[in-house]
Amino acid sequence: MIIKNAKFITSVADSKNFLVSDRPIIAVCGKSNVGKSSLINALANKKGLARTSVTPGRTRLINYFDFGEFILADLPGYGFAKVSDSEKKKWAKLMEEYFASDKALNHVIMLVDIRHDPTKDDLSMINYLHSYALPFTVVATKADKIGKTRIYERVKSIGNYLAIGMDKVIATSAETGYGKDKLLTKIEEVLQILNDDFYNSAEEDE
Ligand SMILES: Nc1nc2c(ncn2[C@@H]2O[C@H](COP(=O)(O)OP(=O)(O)OP(=O)(O)O)[C@@H](O)[C@H]2O)c(=O)[nH]1
Ligand SMILES: [Mg+2]
Repeated sequence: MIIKNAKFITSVADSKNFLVSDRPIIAVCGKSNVGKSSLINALANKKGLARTSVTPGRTRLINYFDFGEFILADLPGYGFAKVSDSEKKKWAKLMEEYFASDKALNHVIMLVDIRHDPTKDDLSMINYLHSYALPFTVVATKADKIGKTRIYERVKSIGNYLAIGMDKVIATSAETGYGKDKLLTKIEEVLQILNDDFYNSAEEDE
């Protein structure tokens, strides 16, 4: 799949405004600075599409992008120490409402840094996803920061740590484009399954 002409749609700070669409919605989540916005730009082949930042914790809103066949939602990052308790509470409320809303998303791409084992916050996020029975894919970002020979070992460790197995973890680099095709193929599979489900339920309704 090649993404052509991805566009920013809107930013949302409140559950009242969650986007609902007839197209599938795939959300990207992960701790602050893990590379969510950079990965979105890499997938879209558009550098300035999602704002990236050297200052972690910049994205406080859900930013929606039109990716043609699907909509991509860039979720606000977590685990940033300098965020106040009231900000953290606001974040948790927004995320809980988002994950609980069955119309607002279909699949989650969760990002972790390939260099480190997942944090406590990452494990909480995985638990969130499990408890809302949300299908997800884990992406290990910044693969260019480690030697190619270490990628296998790191992906395996992350898969073990999250108790999901290494086949659910895709290593990527927004810098070099490493793993981008693999992730796009995964997204294609996800879209295929969603379309099949839709077809099946439409048939049952007859
Ligand atoms: N080397 C390398 N750097 C990356 C990669 N992806 C992101 N970065 C850098 O990591 C920093 C954070 O990237 P962002 O894409 O803004 O991260 P984010 O997850 O969107 O951060 P928040 O929106 O603050 O939660 C930036 O300095 C990026 O240039 C990557 O694949 N390789
Ligand atoms: Mg961001």
